[in-house]
Amino acid sequence: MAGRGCGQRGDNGWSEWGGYMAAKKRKLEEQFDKDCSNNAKQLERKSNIFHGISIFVDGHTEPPADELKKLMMEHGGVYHAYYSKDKVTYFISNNLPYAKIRKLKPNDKVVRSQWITDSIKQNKLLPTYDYEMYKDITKSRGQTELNFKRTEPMRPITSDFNVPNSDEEENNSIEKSSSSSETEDIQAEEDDHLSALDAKHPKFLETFLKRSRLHYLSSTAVAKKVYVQDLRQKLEHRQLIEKRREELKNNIQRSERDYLFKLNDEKKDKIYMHIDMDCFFVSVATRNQPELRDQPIAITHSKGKKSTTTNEHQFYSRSELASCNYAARQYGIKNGMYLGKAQELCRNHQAKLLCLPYDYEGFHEVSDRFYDIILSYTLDVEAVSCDEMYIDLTELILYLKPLHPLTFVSLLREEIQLNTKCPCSAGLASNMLLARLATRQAKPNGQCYIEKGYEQEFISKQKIIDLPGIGSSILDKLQQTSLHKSIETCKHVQNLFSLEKLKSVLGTKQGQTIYDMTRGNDIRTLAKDYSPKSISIDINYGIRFQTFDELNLFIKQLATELQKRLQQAKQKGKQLTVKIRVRSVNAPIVTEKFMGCGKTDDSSRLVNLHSFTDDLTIIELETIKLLKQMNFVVSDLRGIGITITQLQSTIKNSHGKDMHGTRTLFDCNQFRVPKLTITTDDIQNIDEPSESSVTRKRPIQQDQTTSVVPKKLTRHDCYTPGQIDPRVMNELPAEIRQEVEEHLKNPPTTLGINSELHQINIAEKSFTQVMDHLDEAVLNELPPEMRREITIAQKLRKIESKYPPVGGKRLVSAPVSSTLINKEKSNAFNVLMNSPQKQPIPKKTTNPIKKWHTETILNEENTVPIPLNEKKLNTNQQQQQQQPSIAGCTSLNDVKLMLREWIESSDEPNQIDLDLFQNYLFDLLNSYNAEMVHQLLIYGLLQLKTLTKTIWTDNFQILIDSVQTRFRQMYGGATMDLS
Ligand code: DCP
Ligand code: CA
Ligand code: CA
Repeated sequence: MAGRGCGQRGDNGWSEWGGYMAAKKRKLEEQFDKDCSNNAKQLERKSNIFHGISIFVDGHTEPPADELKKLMMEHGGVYHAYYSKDKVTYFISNNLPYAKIRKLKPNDKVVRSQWITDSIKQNKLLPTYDYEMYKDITKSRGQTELNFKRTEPMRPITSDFNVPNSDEEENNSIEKSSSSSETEDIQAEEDDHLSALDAKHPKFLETFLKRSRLHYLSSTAVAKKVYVQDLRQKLEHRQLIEKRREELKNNIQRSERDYLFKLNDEKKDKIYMHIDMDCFFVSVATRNQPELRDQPIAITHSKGKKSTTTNEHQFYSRSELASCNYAARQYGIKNGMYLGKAQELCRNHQAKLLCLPYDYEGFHEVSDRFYDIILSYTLDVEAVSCDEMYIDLTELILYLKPLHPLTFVSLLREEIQLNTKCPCSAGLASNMLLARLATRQAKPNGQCYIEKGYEQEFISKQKIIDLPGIGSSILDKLQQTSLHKSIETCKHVQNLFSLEKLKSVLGTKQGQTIYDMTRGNDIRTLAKDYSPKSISIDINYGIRFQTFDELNLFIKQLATELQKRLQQAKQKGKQLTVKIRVRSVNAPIVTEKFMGCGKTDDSSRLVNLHSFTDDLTIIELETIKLLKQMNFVVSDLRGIGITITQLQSTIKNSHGKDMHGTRTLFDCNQFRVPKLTITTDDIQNIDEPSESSVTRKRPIQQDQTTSVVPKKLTRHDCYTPGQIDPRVMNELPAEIRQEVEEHLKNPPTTLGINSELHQINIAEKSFTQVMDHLDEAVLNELPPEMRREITIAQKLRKIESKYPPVGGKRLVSAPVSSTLINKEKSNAFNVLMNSPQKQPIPKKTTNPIKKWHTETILNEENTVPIPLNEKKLNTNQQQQQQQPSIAGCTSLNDVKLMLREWIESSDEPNQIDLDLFQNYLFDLLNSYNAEMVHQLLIYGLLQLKTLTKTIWTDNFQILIDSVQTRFRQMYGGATMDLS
C-alpha cells in the first residue's frame, strides 16, 4: 500500500511532518528493512544495479508499487513508503496531479516506472533522461518563479487541477506538449538567461528573434538566395568572374590526372557540386582558437556548467545544441541534441563538452566570404543556406580544361579555408542528389567525386535514412510492408520494391520520389530564380494577452517583421492567412513548457488582397480584421501566425514554375474573381483610399500618374486583366500581350459609372480575348501547369456564363441603372465583408434553405419581399446568413470544381488548405446550409474513391469527423449520412 497517501487526504507524502507521521514513517522504513531481510531468504538478490538509489512511488504505476518495492529489494535499491527530502532520490510516477507538479523543486526528478523495469531488463542502471517527466516545468519554475506567477494572475491555477489521489482525473490534468507548426516555428530555447518577457512587451519580438537561431537560419537562407539572384543582374560582377577565371587558368599547376580527365564537350556530361561548411557554428566560433578543435565542442545558449558541479543525475539541460564538432560526434553527439544528453554521452567517455556561445556576427562574416569566393568564379549557383550551396560546374570545368574537377575544388576549398579559417567539404557528381550524398561521405574537411560508372555502386550502399527528406515514418512504412527483411540501404529498396509497390505504399508522388532517389536518379537543375510560395511569421511562444488591445499592439510587431521579410525576399503578396492556436477547452492555463502553447485547437482564415503588397498597414489591418472574425477568448490565445501567399517578385516577374508540381487549393483558383475586403469604415473613408480597401492599384498601372478618383467599388473591379497571373501574361504570344497591355495603359480618363462600365467591358473583353485567342497550338506551347490553369479558367468562364456568381459580373451587360448598381454593391458587400463586427446589416434576408441556390440569390434579393418574421432576426443571425465563400467560390458548382482540382493536384493536401476548407464548411453550417456541406462531402468522397490517395483520404476523413461533430452540436446529436 505504499506511496498512495495511506488514505488521509493531504497526507500524501509531500509535506514535512513531525510527531505521529514521523514516527509512522520511521516505522515503515524499519518495516521495509525488515521485509528486506525477511524476504532476503526467499527473494534472491539478483543484482546490485540500484545500489545507492532510493525511490518513492506516487500514483498508479505499472508495475504497481508493491511490485516495484519487490524489484528494488531484488536489485539492491531502497524503497520509501513516504517522501523524505533527504532520502528519496527519485519519484516514480506515471503522472502527477498538477498541484504536485507545482511543488516540484528544480532538481527533483520524476521518473516513469519503466526506467526500473528497463534497467532490470538490460541489467544496468540506465540514464533517466528518456524516462523523466516534467523536466520543463521544474526547470522553468526554478528560474522564473516570480514572472511565472505574475503573468497568469487571472485564474487561480490550482482550482483547475487540484484533484489529488484520483488517477482518472490526474490523467486529465497533464497536458501533452504541442507539436510544432509546419511553417517556420520559432521556439524559444530554454537557457540560463531566458528573459522573462512575454508578447505584451513592446520589444518582445525583436528580443525573441535576435535569440532565435531558426530565425537566423531562415533569414540568412533567403538573404543568400536573393543576393545570388541580384548578382546575376550585375554586369560588373560578370567582368569580375572573367578576370578571376583568367587568373586561375594562368596560375594553375596541372598534373597528369588533369590531362587524363575527359569531359564530354557537348555539355552532355553535367558536373554538379554540393559544398557545405563543416560544423559551421563551431568552426566559426573557434576560428581564432584552432587549438581547441580537438576536444568536443558545441554551440548552445546554455554554458552547461551545472553538470560539472553536481552529480550526474542532478541536472539535465534541455538547451539544444545548434552545432557540435566532429570530436563531439565521435561520441554520438549530434546537432539539435539536448545539452544534457550530449553531456551524458561525453561523460560516458570521460570527456568534457566545451559549450561556446553563438557568434552571430562571425556567422555572417564567414558566410559572406564563403559565398563571395565561390561567386567570384561562377553564378551557376543555387544558394541553400548560410553554409551550403549547389553549383553547376559543367561550364567552368570546360573553360578550365584540361583540369580534373577535383583539382579545381581543392584550390577552391583552400581559398575558403585561408579566408575564413573554417573548413568545408564538397561532393561532385552528375546530378544534385548524388553530389549532396558525396559531400556527406567527404566530411569532415574533404571532397569526393562520384565519377561516371560508379554511381550505382555508390547509391546502393547509401542508407535510406540519409537520403534528403526521408524520415523515419517513410522508413517505417517500407519496413512494415516487408516484415521479415530489414530495409536499411538503397539496395534493399531496389531489390524489394517495384515502382508500383512503392506507389501503393507511399502514394504516387512519394513512391516515385523514393524510387528515383534509391536509384540515384535526379533530373533537377539549379533553381536559380528565388520564388518562394509563402513568407510568414509564426510565434508560438510567450503569447499571453488579456485584452484585444494588447494583441493589436503585438500584431503591429508581427506585421513589421513580416514586412521586413517580404522586403528582404523582394516579394509582394496577394493573399494573407492568419493562423491561431487557442488553448483547448480542457488544457491547463499554465502550460507544461514555460510560456509555450500547450494543447491547442488551431484554425486559420484567409483574405485575398486587392493588389500585390508588402505594406505594413495593410498587413496589420487585414490581420486584425481576420482575427475579429475568429471566435476565441483573447486570454486563451497561445500562438499566432501570418502568412503571405500568391507572391510576386519585385525584381522581375518570375517564370517560376511550381518546383514541386503541387498546387494548393488557391492555386487551383488563379483566375477566379478575388474577394474584396471592404468595411463600413472603408466606405466612410472613401476619400482617403487605401490600397487594400478602396482603390486598387494594378501592378502594371502603378507608374501611371493619372490619379485614380476614388470610385465606388463594384464587383467588376476585381475582374480585370491586372488580375491575370503575370506568369501567364509572360507566356502569352507577343501580340496578344501587347493588346492586353495597351488596354491597361490607356484606361478611360473620365471615371463615372458609364466610363467605369466601359473600363470593365474593356477589361472583360481583354480577358476574353486572351482566353479566346489561345488556340490549341499556342496552348500546347505553354508549360503543362500553365496549360492546365488556362483550361480551368476556360471551364470556369463557361460555368460562370451559365450561373453568374453572387453579385454576378453578368449583370454588366444588362441595362444598368444606378440603383441596380447600388444594390449590386451592397450585395457584393454582403458577400465579401471580412469583418462581421463592421458589416452593414443587410436589409433583407432570404430563407436559409434558398441560400442553397446561390446562383440565383441576387435576383431573389432584388425581388423577394422580406417576410415579417425574418425582419426580426438579430444581427448575429443575419451575419450568419451571409453566403460563405472559399478562394473566390460561392456556388456549389464552383466549389465542387475547385475541390476536384485541389484533390487532383497533389497526393497530399496542405494543412492550411484543409483548415480553410474546414472553416468554410463550418461557415456553411453556421449559415444553415448543411445541405451544401453534405453535397460537398459526398462529392469529395466520390472523388477520392476513384483515386488511390491514402493521405488525402485519411485527411478528408479527419475533416469529415470535425464537421460531423459540429453538425451534431448544432442538430441535437444527429449525424449526416454520407453513405
Ligand atoms: N543548425 C542548427 N540546428 C540544427 C542544425 C543546424 O542551429 N538542428 C545550424 C548550426 C549549424 C548550421 O545550422 O552549424 C549548419 O547546419 P548543418 O546542417 O550544415 O550542420 P553543421 O554545419 O553544423 O555540420 P555539418 O558538418 O554536418 O554540415
Ligand atoms: Ca554544414
Ligand atoms: Ca548546411
